[in-house]
Amino acid sequence: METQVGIVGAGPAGLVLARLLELRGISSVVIEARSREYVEQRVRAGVLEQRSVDCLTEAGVADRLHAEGMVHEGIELRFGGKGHRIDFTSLTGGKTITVYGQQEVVKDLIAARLESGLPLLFEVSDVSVDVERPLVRFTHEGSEVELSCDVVAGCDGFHGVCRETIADVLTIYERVYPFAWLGILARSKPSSEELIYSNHERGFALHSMRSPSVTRSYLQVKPEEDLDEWPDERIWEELNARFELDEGFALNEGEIFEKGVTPMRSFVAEPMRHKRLFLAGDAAHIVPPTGAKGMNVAIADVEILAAALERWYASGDESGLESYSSDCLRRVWRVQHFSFFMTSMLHRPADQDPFEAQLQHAQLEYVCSSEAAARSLAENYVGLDKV
Ligand code: RFL
Ligand code: PHB
Repeated sequence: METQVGIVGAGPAGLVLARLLELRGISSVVIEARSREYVEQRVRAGVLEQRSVDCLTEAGVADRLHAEGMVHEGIELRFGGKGHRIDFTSLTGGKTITVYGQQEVVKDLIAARLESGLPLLFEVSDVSVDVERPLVRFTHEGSEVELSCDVVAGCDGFHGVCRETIADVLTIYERVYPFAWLGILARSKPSSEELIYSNHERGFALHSMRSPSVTRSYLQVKPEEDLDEWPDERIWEELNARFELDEGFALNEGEIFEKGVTPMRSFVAEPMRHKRLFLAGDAAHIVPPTGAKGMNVAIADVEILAAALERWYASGDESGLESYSSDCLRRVWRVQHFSFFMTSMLHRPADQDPFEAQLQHAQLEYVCSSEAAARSLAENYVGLDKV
């Protein structure tokens, strides 16, 4: 098999890249370890920055996103029994975010790829990459395949094989947090028009949504938390406790139809390119979800990669490929800092000492009372255009 760009992984990074290349007349083959059903059902992120929405719109895959996505103009920070609104629109000159499930983005991109009749192979196994030639080897429907290409895009997420292939040349930066998120999906009406991030003495909680009748909520728990210890009643009780307001507050409850525990880490592998292999998205970096950045920075990486490849194919100009890693890493580290900041401000580590607790409270008070501090949070949350 032959193509210009071999893409490993059909998450947001791989699928958006394939679409951007298609629009530029560059051929690609996408291979994915899981089944189509699996990747379309996998529940993950929910928040798209304006620039991600613009990218998907320009790529012609945003009809359903515009019809069903929920545009939000701010978020609420809740602590000490009070809610404080951070008004993104007024603080950022009119910017908004859109709440739309990552698996819906993935469904829309897969449908567009298949409609164009372009190669997207599910359930491949034994994937390996030769970065010199370059070549991707894999097994598909019982046959061994050698995919020969000009470049390989490693979009295979945190647990993929591409990063491991070049492990010898990478510098790793990492922070593992002493907590995880227990996430649920419930058939219930959202209890607020906007997302609520709550810092409570019992731990962090987040109230989000997927539609006018489905909510997504998270609770800070221990990394080794056993889901069997969390029957539905306990989850609602804990969420209600952590979202309490002095004036009274109760969540709209409903049937919980999905539950999972996600560990939290910050991770960056540098450089993001070695020879003909380019890493993008979670394959190169992970952020804790508190800043809602993972899917957005994955999309930003592949926008840079698509533009660099376009220039290279059009005129032989390699400069964009040369600067790919450093161009991406500027945004990656900005996003790392913001995600760390949000995580540190909102979570209660089990061993938090009274001094740290006071600092956290002072930071929350500052963000909610100073326009400059609120604007800094807002511009990072909606996404910076230039980094
Ligand atoms: P993905 O989505 O993990 O896709 C990688 C794909 O590669 C496949 N794969 C392979 N394919 C072929 N060969 C192999 N050897 C392979 N190994 C793996 C995998 O099956 C998969 O299909 O990475 P990508 O595309 O880089 O996208 C990154 C995002 O998925 C991730 O950053 C976000 O989900 C993070 N995230 C959030 N991001 C946001 O922007 N906003 C949010 O609100 C947000 N909330 C979240 C999140 C992630 C969460 N979890 C579960 C980690 C909330 C949570 C709870
Ligand atoms: C979500 O809706 O899944 C979500 C929203 C905001 C976050 C993380 C996840 O910070």
